[in-house]
Amino acid sequence: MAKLDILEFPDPRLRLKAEAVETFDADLKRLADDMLETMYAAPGIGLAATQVNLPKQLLVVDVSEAHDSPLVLVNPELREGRGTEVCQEGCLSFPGVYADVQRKEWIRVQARDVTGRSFELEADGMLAVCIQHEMDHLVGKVFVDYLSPLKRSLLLRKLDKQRRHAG
Ligand code: GNR
Ligand code: NI
Repeated sequence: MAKLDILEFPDPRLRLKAEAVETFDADLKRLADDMLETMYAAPGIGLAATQVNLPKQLLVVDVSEAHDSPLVLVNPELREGRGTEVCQEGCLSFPGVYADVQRKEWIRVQARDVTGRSFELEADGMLAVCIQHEMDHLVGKVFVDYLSPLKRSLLLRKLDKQRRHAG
């Protein structure tokens, strides 16, 4: 296993639209494992391949406290969504800043696992929020895109300031 480097805003590679995965081989399995290791180490509850400079339709999530419920979604597609919910979000590509984002409260997603087997997943709560956040990364979208221009510029200033203080 290996820890991968996470791209940070405003890296233009975060804006790439990920390609569908067509080959379900050992390399894909290794990439998913490396992404999980990277996510747990960060620490984070989700990670999209786009964030580690591999613009493929692959994401990992684990919203459990014990870090014992990893999920890998390949070529995920939103099939249904209901309701709305506002949650404070963060992103490993925007370290140290947080903002409220409105998402679907309940979703049904179809995806493949690392072996290529198709499955469906229904999610609500934090899992639904996180999957939607990761699926956005796969189309080059990030959580600050939902903010008003004023809120976004305040948040990006704060990000800059934190980086200066972090050295
Ligand atoms: O670790 C993460 N936490 C989080 C909190 C609220 C909503 C979404 C997330 S995802 C984020 C990890 C990340 O940046 N994934 O792309
Ligand atoms: Ni993110």
